[in-house]
Amino acid sequence: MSGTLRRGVMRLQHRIVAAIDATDVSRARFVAKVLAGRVDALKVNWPLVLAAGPDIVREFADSAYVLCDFKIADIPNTNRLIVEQALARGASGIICHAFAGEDSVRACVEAAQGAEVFVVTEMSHPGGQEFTAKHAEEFARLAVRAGAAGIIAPATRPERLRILRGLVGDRLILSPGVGAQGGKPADAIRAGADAVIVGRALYEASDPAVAAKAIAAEIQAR
Ligand code: O7M
Repeated sequence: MSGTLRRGVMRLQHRIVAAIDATDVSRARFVAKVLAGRVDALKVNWPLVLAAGPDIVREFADSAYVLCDFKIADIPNTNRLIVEQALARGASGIICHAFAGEDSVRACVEAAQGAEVFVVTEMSHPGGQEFTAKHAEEFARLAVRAGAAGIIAPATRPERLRILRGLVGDRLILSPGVGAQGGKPADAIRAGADAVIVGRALYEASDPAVAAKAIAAEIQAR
């Protein structure tokens, strides 16, 4: 894969993280290649890892900041083992849940050895209001205390993004839920997100490059 995505600290140039959830592996590879240089990171989640095998992380990491979204939520020791496996394949960032507790999040941060850890606070889908929303502020504070690089917070509820921004200072906020889930990129950025996470609106687009360009333009024009 060629492109200009950087490993290491996430550099927010386009303010877009592409969620490569396509389970057709050749489509996933194609979309990742097309989007290199047009987004700031490639997010890899279970659908693609189960379809392609974990070495897809290494493949993308050759030229991209790969954010491993395994939503890690286990005891500290198991969290550490998962993070180590992700890093061994070249992940620059990993995502964990907060509900397993502060020791579990701290285990991710320690095992990450400088790679970036993002903590899920309130989830973007309707069910995210059932449980995660009720604890999102605590989760955000926990993320800061534990030394996470940032949080994940919902583009579907910009008013919640504003509140969570107030709690995390200058930590990054990555915000899923735009496009297929109904959120608007410009609204999310205006409410305090540093970047939007976009899946279907990119990997199902007839031309993912054009789709990414349109999202970037919408963000710039906000
Ligand atoms: O744009 P979509 O809806 O096709 O995809 C959104 C991506 O963001 C997909 O990979 C989800 O797993 C992820 N996501 C959410 O949609 N909502 C959340 O609350 C959290 C995430 C996420 O990335 O968590 C780290």
